[in-house]
Amino acid sequence: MFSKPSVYFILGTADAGRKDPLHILEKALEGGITHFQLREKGPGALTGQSLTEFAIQCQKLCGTWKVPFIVNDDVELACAISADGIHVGQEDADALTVKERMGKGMILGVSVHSIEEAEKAIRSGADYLGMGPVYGTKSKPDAKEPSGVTKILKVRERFPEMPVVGIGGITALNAGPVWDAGAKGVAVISAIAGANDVQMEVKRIMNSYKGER
Ligand code: TZP
Ligand code: MG
Repeated sequence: MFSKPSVYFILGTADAGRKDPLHILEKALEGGITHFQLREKGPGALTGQSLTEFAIQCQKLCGTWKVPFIVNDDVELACAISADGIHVGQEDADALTVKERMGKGMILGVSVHSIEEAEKAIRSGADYLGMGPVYGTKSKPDAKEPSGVTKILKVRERFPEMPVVGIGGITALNAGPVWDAGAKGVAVISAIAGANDVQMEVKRIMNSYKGER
């Protein structure tokens, strides 16, 4: 499910600015993203039927590229449209409850910030852990203080089998330490969504991985 290097793109309509989010997603898929998460948040976020319709459009695009389509937070939506996975944070629905509700074969991702949270997420059946913010981010107003790769290193040491995806302020230029810390993937919003050439940016992030493939 996570082969290294994974480039996990996250997007909501607010992250697209004045650009068309579906066009950004299409270019990111062409560039080679390995995972996509729909994270619809903030002022002006789509809700109800328009959110469902938008989600289905994203899901179709991902399907064309055989890229897993993961929904952030919204378990109802993820289940209603049979998304490939759900990602929850510590403030969202309890991971174990989500795991019990979601379909078999669906991917469960959980954001964690400590060994304790990682342990609980793994016990709940998480398939991968999101860890960050690694660097400063403008994409999550309530983000915690950046902690570099220290926590990723600790969780990797304790749970070497569990795929970890680093997140927060990651670009092609600073992804190196995240790969080196043992992350299977990097999760990125703004460096990809805000790039002039989205496709090229995805390739640059992918190529920032210098290890074995
Ligand atoms: N969780 C921790 S940082 C972050 C999330 C959702 C935002 C990452 O966005 P960016 O633009 O890649 O820093
Ligand atoms: Mg959340």
